[in-house]
Amino acid sequence: MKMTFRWYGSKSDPIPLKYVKQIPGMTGLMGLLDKPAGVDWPEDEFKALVDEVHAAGLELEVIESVNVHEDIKMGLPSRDEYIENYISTIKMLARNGVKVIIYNFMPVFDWLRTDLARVIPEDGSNSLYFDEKDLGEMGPLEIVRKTAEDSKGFTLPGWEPERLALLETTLKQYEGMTGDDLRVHYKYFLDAVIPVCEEVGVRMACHPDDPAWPIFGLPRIAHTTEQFDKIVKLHDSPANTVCLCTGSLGSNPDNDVVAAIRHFGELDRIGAMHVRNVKFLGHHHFREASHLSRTGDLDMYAIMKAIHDTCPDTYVRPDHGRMIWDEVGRPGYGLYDRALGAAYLNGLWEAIERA
Ligand code: DNO
Repeated sequence: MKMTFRWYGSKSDPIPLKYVKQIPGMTGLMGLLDKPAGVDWPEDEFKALVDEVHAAGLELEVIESVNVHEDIKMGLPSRDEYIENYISTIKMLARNGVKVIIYNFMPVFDWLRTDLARVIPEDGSNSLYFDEKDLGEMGPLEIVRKTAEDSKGFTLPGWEPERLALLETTLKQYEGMTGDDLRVHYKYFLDAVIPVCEEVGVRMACHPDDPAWPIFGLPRIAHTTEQFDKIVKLHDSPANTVCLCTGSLGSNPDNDVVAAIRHFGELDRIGAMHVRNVKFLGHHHFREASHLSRTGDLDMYAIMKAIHDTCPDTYVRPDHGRMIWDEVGRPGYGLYDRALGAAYLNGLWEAIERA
């Protein structure tokens, strides 16, 4: 298991790389370049990032949020140009040492919350929160406006302003599209990119829909084990894998996260893991908890044990943390609680290995 940390780059992340390196057991980053979906990532910029990360004594073998352009998801004729750019980006990342690319295939929204800083009454910290009831009152445009307002000036992963500017048009274009239609478009994309990945030694890892159910009537096809079974078979290859995010899949108590890890781990189809805990508050209603099992509803020991038993060499990152100790930072991506999360997950790992 390689413990890694999501980092947004020195221009946009208030956390110095030196602090990341000082977290015990941290081996590298799940990094990103803040680029709009569909562009061919510039190699000079990426190389500069690699050099900076290496200079801090960290690895950069996993890249997140190489976002898939909506035209690809909608199956429009213009998709071929965006797929070409995607392929060129895959080759460039491979040339520069990247082994895993995390992406998602969610229409329009990446992840969604109704509150980015809900106070946890027990201890006064705050975390990301979702209540479908609030969403009903808000509607898609309103939620986008509120999320931007609540982000404290930080760019949020998957909420690129240029994509969301077209929100109304995009939502209309998806009207009437079924999950099966979306899967056909997904297969077209995978058939184009996976052979390239095989050639250059990169694995694509699909992140689950977050939260793990349909929203705003949009087709969503990546939030159950059965759906991921279909995804890994759309183009059957060891390069077509899952980024198993425990908090996203686990936002729906019907999903057995531990069984899902064991299932895809045994198939060798886990490219990376995002590990965090959630606290269920009712139907389609949850908040994010600290990583410690007893503060939420997921069993972190069983999760780490499943990783240990079925995909022990995978990349793991402590996913979203709460905001604690008055830290001011990007919602979900502060330093303190994610560092505590990494230390705790490393502790579980050590105990599992010793037992
Ligand atoms: C949210 C992240 C996601 C994830 C993307 C991958 O906090 O986990 O933005 O990186 O869905 O494309």
